[in-house]
Amino acid sequence: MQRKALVTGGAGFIGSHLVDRLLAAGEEVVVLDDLSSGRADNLPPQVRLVRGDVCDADLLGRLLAGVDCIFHLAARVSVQLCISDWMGAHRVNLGGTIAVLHAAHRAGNIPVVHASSAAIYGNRAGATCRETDLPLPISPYAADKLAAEHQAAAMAEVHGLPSVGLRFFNVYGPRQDAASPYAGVISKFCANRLADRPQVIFGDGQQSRDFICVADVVEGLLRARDLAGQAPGAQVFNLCTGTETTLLELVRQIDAIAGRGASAIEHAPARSGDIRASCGCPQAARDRLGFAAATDMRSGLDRLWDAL
Ligand code: NAD
Ligand code: UD2
Repeated sequence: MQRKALVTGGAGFIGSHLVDRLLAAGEEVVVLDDLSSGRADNLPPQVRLVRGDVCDADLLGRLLAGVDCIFHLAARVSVQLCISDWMGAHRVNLGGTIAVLHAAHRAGNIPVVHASSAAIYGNRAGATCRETDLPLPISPYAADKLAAEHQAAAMAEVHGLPSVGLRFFNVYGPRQDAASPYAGVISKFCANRLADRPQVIFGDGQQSRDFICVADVVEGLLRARDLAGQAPGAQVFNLCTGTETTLLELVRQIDAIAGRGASAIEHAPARSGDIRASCGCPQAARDRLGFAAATDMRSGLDRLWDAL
């Protein structure tokens, strides 16, 4: 029987890559997206795109007919925008997740795979983040992502809803919008390099991230679906590489690929809510999902640069 997935936030950066993979496997896909940061033209024409709000419980209920898994990716993803619109972001990031979990339960406990975030760990300079670590969110975005994990756990306990939350570290790849001032750093730095603009670094550039390629994240999402379909309860895993890169090193790597000499660098004040160091432990995902990131930073950046 043909599988059918609902992808919330499917017109966005990560969601649209997931949709491509599902379609290539011959699956039916319905996308729910309000197009607040996603774009309809990220999606191929054969996908059913429903423009609507992920907090709309009735709409979610109607979209779940025949669906065997929900991938919940819709969110306000910019930490800075979540700070400037705290309540609006909370409504979507926590309220939207509760709406999805609730609808999944009411439709017969459809497994849910939801996007959590490395941001829930807060500042762990020098330490690799493990799922068993105490989370210490330092932004409203992170606090809502952590609360969403707790909601999934409560829904599993009370109603038996199976789910897997994936704590994505910093995802990069084609289609990550570079135009917004709050865009992901790799898309911005590549766009700056292409246009020979200076790289603006918030802070000293020694902050680090565990950058993971979007193709690997999609693989992790599919493996999480398999696990959610087999195992009861609410589970949570890091999706990361286990390798840390500072922003200054990132600029050097992009310069090496572009082959146009060294970028000009300008420093601006560090952002509030910004994490200093972030690196994940990939072991639990390896053990339980059979997942290991296949793309190293250099080949991921090479591919991204070629796609620009
Ligand atoms: P994105 O902004 O490209 O995708 C988010 C999508 O959600 C967009 O298409 C947007 O239009 C949609 N959306 C927002 N509010 C909505 C609402 N109320 N109703 C319906 N749709 C709505 O961002 P992304 O990078 O693809 O992020 C996908 C998920 O992964 C998010 O949950 C994000 O928090 C999580 N995540 C991303 C990263 C990263 O590095 N990009 C890291 C950790 C976690
Ligand atoms: C990203 C995700 C967020 C989250 C987290 C998980 C985006 C937009 N945000 O947040 O959703 O889940 O990862 O770890 O994808 N920076 C600069 N100059 C720039 C842009 C950024 O110096 O022009 C810095 C920024 O201050 C930060 C680092 O680069 O120190 C990464 O910033 P980001 O916005 O790409 O991602 P982050 O980690 O805030």
